[in-house]
Amino acid sequence: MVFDKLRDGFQGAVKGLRKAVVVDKKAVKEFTKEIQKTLLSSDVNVKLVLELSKKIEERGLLEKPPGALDRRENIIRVTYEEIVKLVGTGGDFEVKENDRILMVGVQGSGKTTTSGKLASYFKKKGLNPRLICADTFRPAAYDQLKQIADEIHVPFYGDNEEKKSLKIIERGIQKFGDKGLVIIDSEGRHKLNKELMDDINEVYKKIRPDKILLVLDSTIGQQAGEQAKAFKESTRIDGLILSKMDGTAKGGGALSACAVTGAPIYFIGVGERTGDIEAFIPQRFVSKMLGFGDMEGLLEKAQQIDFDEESAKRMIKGQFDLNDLYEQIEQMNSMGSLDKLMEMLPFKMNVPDEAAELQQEKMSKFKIIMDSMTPAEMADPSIIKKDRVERIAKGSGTSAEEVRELLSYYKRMKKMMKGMGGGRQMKRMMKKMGMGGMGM
Ligand SMILES: Nc1nc2c(ncn2[C@@H]2O[C@H](COP(=O)(O)OP(=O)(O)OP(=O)(O)O)[C@@H](O)[C@H]2O)c(=O)[nH]1
Ligand SMILES: [Mg+2]
Repeated sequence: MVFDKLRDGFQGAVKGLRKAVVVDKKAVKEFTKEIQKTLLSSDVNVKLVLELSKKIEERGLLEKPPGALDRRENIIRVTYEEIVKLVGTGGDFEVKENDRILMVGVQGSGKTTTSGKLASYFKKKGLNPRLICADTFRPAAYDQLKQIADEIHVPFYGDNEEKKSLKIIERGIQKFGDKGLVIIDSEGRHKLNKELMDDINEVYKKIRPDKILLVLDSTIGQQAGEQAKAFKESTRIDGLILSKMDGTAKGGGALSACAVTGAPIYFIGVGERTGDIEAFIPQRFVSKMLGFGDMEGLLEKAQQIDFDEESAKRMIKGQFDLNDLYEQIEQMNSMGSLDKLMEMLPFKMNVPDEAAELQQEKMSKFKIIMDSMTPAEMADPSIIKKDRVERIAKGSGTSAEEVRELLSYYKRMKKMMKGMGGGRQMKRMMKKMGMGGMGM
């Protein structure tokens, strides 16, 4: 299977983290050690590996888990994000119906095979690919591509007698007219040299391909990055394809080293047959490797509101003071508006109409008012009488009217919380907010 080792290593690490009784520094270190081992055995550069594990440790231990995530889940999320960054960009390779794609790469990297795979891939997508063999260097090149073209029923052009590849391409394009997605297989050289680059640049100048794709053999691991860099420095490269990912333990090294060059990796080759090609989508790739089945669910959970457990428990007991209100407002602010919070609730909550209309601005003003209160007032707002109201208004640069508005809003909220206290609705709400495990 593809990437067995990489996947087993990552999944082993995740399993270990799940088993850890407490997610402390030691547990996180053990986790990153496993990740390190896995990446190193996949030929990822030592420096990149160390940087990555440092990031996971820093973020995993210091960052407050966002949303409804716990620390353990957050570490997996952080790991996922960092590895996605490590393997680079990829995704949709966009082509138009009559684009010309030139395939380049050193000898044996997989250009011819990949040209056929791409033709088959785009044909399945409803485009009309055509194949041109412009390799006049390798004796059997013509037959090799023709055979693939016949197999996948794609029009083919080549000329066994012609020695100039540029001529072949021009005639091929003429033959196909302006219709169809033209994929041009070019020749490789034993070594990356000036002659090869000159040839590519000449074709590039004359033919003006819309896309130039570089095919790299991933079995060379990290060295694929050096090759990508050398090509990028000598000619225009629009994207990369890493071939032979199925037959190598060095896939991680090839991917991460290519990612450093900044060129997007659009496809990976995963076998010798024409169907053995996959669009490279880093997010999908990494979540598969980490074996965290529900990575999407996890990331969604990170978006959920950050609901303070202590404050929730207190609310259920009817102990709702201004400190709780303050916190609530902060949470709402981070979400946008109260309306949005209401939308997320599993039931229609009977909130005073004005409360639903209270927008961020008013909430912010409430916070400013509360900032001018003493801890005693925050803990027990019932002690706030007329003279205190005026003092608070003065201290916060607001009006007594606004302070009273806050106090009456607080009272309504407290009443509402009490009404729900201990009720089934509250429990459901907690559960929805990812707090099912708080022993209620
Ligand atoms: N396992 C595996 N083999 C591959 C893959 N891609 C290419 N190959 C094999 O690699 C060898 C070289 O592939 P070619 O497509 O001929 O490479 P090329 O770059 O066109 O080579 P030249 O034309 O000589 O420069 C062939 O035996 C292919 O079957 C892949 O994704 N997986
Ligand atoms: Mg070839």
